[in-house]
Amino acid sequence: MAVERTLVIVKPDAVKKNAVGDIIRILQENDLKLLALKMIHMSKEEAKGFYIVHKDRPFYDELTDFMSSGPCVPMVFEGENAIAKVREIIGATDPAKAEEGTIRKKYGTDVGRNAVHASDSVESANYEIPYFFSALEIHNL
Ligand code: RTP
Ligand code: MG
Repeated sequence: MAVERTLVIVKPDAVKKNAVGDIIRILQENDLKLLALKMIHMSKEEAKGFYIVHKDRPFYDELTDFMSSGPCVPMVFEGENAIAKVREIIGATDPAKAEEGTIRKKYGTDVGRNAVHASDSVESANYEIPYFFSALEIHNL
């Protein structure tokens, strides 16, 4: 298995629920190293750029409205098989279908407000990490 880096975002709903600390704790307790984080409030255009892969999907407008509705916390985590591992810890896109013990089960409200984002492939991570962080903002631990 390879050591990978993945981009995680605590979405605006989970920031408002004061879940940032708990989400970081859960990921770190799963042997994922936190290499970078910040809190930002994206503009609609910035959210659209981040989710550009979904530009033709019916939920694109709603998704980017939500992601620009309040501050969120992008973070970079590193670990063995980190991309698939974080997706598993987060749970299914729809919190109603997410397994017990997952972050989306605990903090998600519905498919639109599902508490967290995580990169779904190496290719996505390679786009998403530099979208928020310069090389100087990512620390080698
Ligand atoms: P994410 O990118 O946020 O980590 O979520 P994901 O991979 O689990 O799901 P994806 O297919 O990439 O969809 C991105 C986000 O769009 C919203 N969505 N809404 N109304 C709908 O049917 C619908 N489908 C997706 C979700 O908030 C999802 O996280
Ligand atoms: Mg996705």
